[in-house]
Formats: sequence, structure tokens, C-alpha cells
Amino acid sequence: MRSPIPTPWSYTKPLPCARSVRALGSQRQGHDGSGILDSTLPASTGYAQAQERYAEIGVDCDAAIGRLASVQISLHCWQGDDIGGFEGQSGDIGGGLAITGNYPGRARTPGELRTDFEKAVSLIPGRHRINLHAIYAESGGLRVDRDEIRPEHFAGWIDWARESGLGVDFNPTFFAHPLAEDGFTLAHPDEGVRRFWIEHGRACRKIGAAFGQALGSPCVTNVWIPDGYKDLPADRKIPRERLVEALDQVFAEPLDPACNLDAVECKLFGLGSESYVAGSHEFYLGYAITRRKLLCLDAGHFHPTEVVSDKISAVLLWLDRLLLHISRGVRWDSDHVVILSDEVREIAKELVRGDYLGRVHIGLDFFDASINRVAAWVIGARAVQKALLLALLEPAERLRQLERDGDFTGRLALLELLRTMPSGAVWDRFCETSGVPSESSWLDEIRTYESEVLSQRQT
Ligand SMILES: [Mn+2]
Repeated sequence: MRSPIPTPWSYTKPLPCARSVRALGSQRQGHDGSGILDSTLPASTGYAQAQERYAEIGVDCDAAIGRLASVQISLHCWQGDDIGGFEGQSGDIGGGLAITGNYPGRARTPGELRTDFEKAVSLIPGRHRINLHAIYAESGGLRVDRDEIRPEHFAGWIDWARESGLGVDFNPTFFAHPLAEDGFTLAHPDEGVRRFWIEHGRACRKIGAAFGQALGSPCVTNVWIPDGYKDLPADRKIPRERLVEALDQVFAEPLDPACNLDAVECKLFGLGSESYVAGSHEFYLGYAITRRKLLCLDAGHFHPTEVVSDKISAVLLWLDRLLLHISRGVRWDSDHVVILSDEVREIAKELVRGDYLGRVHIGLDFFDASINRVAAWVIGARAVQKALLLALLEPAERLRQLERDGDFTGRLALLELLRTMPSGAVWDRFCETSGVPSESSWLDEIRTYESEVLSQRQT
């Protein structure tokens, strides 16, 4: 289906790459799954039996694995250090965010964070991306404020990403800063404060474009701001008007979409902004449609029974591209570690059934300091991949036919049948041909890493 609105780039073909990505010392090459998988490995009896079972309902397991291998997940760096960053400032993170837990072994330096990240991606099948926040700049000990950061402050990340064969996504950091302490940034009533944050947003887009240019893969630069009120506002309108104006200034400079893609992310509420958030869903949906931006849907940023899975096919009628932040809301918290929950499965089904994998950028967004942080990345990323695999193993056309025929009994029965199909053997095969440990053995590597590396870190 064509988008009703003409757009600056076409989703019918992949975004052009400035340069091809170099994947050093890794079998994980290629954008389509070819070259990532070692399909010459003999199949286990379990996989052969699973293939037979799925073939009976018209599903090709090898094809599902091949498609899954081509899906990149953008792993958020901030799970590795509790959103600490490297600015050297101590104090509250602010922004309505809170980290709970004090598990030992937090990454304290860029080198430690990268080493931890490398360990995580070595346990996740496929080839993926890292999602950085602006506070992860490396300024060589000099104090560089947020409105003055430049691509050179991320040279270490660019070199490392290139050598590791990783794509990079980026985020301006509109929190954990003295000028964000009263809860407003781009919608701040003070023009000077607003100006500071506008300059930060502009600087970050250029950094995003530098990542995209250097790595040959567009960087999604996502804007999320905390702006809102704890208690009932007297004026909901004016902050939103200020926010539109400020965002327009942030995005004023045209950038090549082959290098940088802008996204905007809404939130329902945060700690200290329970009654009003200027950047609500309706606000950013309208903004993204009229300004041709990506909309970011964070699974934890809506009412507890409101689901992102139902929004995907609605918003993609009006938008070319979407950024997903897969997270897990639990009561007041929007950021629990992702697991193979019903909602993550529904999201994955929507992406596959709607043929949206080429138009949706998948990222993770959670932080949990109460468990091993490297394991948290692995659990979250593998859960999303398992959900995608389950979606790819659906007999989609058969389900649609039952629905067209009005046979809702058959539709429900088939959906239930799918729950007990031997998908685990297919997942094991994907891990094996990707050269990563199976579901029952990856944690052993984390335990070893914890005793040899993480436990040596004194805070
Ligand atoms: Mn998010």
C-alpha cells in the first residue's frame, strides 16, 4: 500500500548507504542474513522434526531463520551503566527517570562499556546496532557542554563501531543537566534555556549524520524530552506551542536521510510529570506526520492497558517509517527488561503480518540495575528475536483466509495450536547457525564474564 502523503524517501527500497559497513573478524556480514548464517551445519533431529511439523501447516523454517537473521536490533548503551554517561557530573539523573538496584560491575568508562557490549552481542544472534545518548561523548577530560558537542567527541565510538561491524543510533540527552532541573527543556518558558536545548538538538543531529556517513547506515536520532508538570497545569497549550517552535528550529537544517533519520518520542508521564507532559502521543503523531519525521512508539509510554501493537498498522498509514522502543511497563515503571511477553509477541506479529520490517527500526529501551546488566541486554534482545521468529513461523496466509471466510473458530484454534508448536528447536537452530550459544548455555558465559571481569570493578 502506498502512503497517502508524498515523502522525501521511498520505503520500497532500502535506504542508500554512504559506504558499506566493514565487519572485522566476524562471520556476521551481509544485510539480508546471507553470510551471517552457517547453513552447512548438520541439522539436529529436533530441528528436522520441527521442520516437518511446520511444513504440515505450510511454514518453511529455513526461510523464517533467514529473514530473522536480517533484522537488526538497536541495543541501548544505557543499560550498561545505569544511564551514567561520561560527562563526569554526579547528581540526579532527573527527567522523571529512576534507576533501581545496585548490582555490582557497572561499566565506568567507555572502554568498559564497549567490552560489556561486545560480550552481549557475542551472545545475540545476528548483526545489530548500538544506540548512544549524547552523554556518552568522550571529551578527553575537558568539560564540553551539551550545546557544544561535536562529532569528534564520538570519534572513539565511530572507530569502535566500524571495527565491530555495528550500526549506531543516537539520542540527544535532555535530562541530567542543571538546565533541565526544573523539568522543562525545549518547552521551557525561559528563552535562554530553550535556546540551549535547541542548540543541543541541532548538535546531536549533526553527530547522528556523522555516524551514518562514517558507518554507511542511517543513524536514527531520536528526540525525547521530559517536559511536564507534577500537578495540574493551568496552561496546557502554551508549552506545546513553544515545543513545536523549538522542534522546528532543532530540525531546521536539512540532512541527508541516508545518514540521519529524525525521530520524536512521546511519553504519558514520568516521575514528577504525572499530570501533564507537553510531548504527548497526539502531539508527536501530528508533529511526525506534518514534518515527515519518524514517530517513536515506546511500549512503556502509554496507559497500562494501551498497547503499541495496535498502533503500528494505524500510524504506518500516515508515516513512512517508525521507530519502536521495545520495553516493558510494570505499574509506574516503563522500563523493565524485555521478555517474551504477549505484547512483544503481538508487536512482532504486526511487523511480520504487515510486511513492515523494512519500515520499522527496532530498538530496546529499558534499564535494570538489579540484575547482571550484560545479561539484561541479552535477555531483552533475544526475547525480541524469539518473538519475531514466532511471527515468522505463522502460517499467515492460512490465518488470513480463515478470517476472510468468517471462520473465527478456526482462526482461534490455529492461533492456539501455534503456541505449542516446536519453535524452540527452530530458535536453537538459529542460534547454532549464527555461531552463538543456545538458550540453555549463554548464561554460563555471562557467569564466567562476571567472575573474571565485572567482579574486578570497584566503584
Ligand atoms: Mn524510549
